[in-house]
Amino acid sequence: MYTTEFEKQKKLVSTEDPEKLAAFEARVAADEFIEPKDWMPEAYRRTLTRQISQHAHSEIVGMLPEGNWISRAPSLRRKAILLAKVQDEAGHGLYLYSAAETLGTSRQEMIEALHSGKAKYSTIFNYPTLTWADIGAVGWLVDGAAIMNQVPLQRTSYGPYARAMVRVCKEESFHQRQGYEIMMVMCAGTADQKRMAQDALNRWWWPSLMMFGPSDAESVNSAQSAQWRIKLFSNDELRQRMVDQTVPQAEFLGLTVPDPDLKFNTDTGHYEFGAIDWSEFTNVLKGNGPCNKERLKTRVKAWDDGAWFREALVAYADKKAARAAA
Ligand code: BYC
Repeated sequence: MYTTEFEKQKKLVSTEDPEKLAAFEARVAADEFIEPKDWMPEAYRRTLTRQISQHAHSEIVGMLPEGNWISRAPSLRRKAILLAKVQDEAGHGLYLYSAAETLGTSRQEMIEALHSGKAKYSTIFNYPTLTWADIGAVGWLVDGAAIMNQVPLQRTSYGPYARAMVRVCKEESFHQRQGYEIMMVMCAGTADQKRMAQDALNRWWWPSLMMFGPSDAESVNSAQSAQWRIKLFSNDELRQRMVDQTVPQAEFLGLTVPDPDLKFNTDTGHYEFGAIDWSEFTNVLKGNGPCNKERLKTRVKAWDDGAWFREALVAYADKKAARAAA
């Protein structure tokens, strides 16, 4: 499957005007931003539409596992913080849908692709948040992985995507800290609270590492995306950075990373870690994760339930326009 996809992309690129393609590639190589009205190869447009819309869907679906705890947060302070965080994710989804729209696909089309199961969103959001400690682990690990991936995207070659990432990264950095702070409080609490924190780490560790996507050898889109500076670091490079950054944080909390093969290599200065179970990743990607069906059903219902509101907005806008024209 991977080879076929890659070849399809290459074939599409080969049909482009060579002069325009060379000028485009020179601009990208010179680290210039490509803007919506600039000429771009069709494969570049498609890859970006795919990646940015998937990213937007992830932000929106990503509200669900955390939204699950808003009404059960352990204090008013925790509730206010979580509410603000979930609201930030909605904002990220909106900037990203807007950035993707500049490439010529409407928000309606993107949302239909999500609801029909055609478009992907991050596998990580198909896991359940079973206890309050999961909210800590999600902030620490999932937002931590998101920042690791998204900080370089501030310099990605497509201007609207890069600019959206600036604000997203600032907010994600606050999210990561609030998650880690929950973990710190739980790890300094009762034995039961510490057990909950360890249990959350055990369940979220491997899925968080899977967020970076398949290994470089299996990553169909990487070669072309790296050439066009859509991706500035490979999936494996970012995953390694995540492990190197997170293991000392787990040690500080007094928690054990659930990987018996994890060890620090003094020669390379990096942690070596055990094999990722890619069959789990593939299974979640195919729609068979613990919460895939529930997540999609919830999003479709939210969309359907909001139809009257969208209609009212359009009716109001039409009325205002008619009044202005009269
Ligand atoms: N989940 O060739 P590859 C967040 C797909 S965080 C689902 O390496 P690419 C948030 C991939 O799409 C999450 N699918 O692809 C945090 C491709 O399939 P298609 C969102 C995945 O694009 C906290 C196939 O596998 N972040 O937002 O070069 C709270 C082969 O992969 C996953 C982003 O989206 C996955 N984990 O690299 C709330 C960041 N991994 O599309 C929200 C931007 C891979 O060809 N995205 N696939 O059918 C990226 O940086 C890249 O798209 C990826 C994958 C690194 C994810």
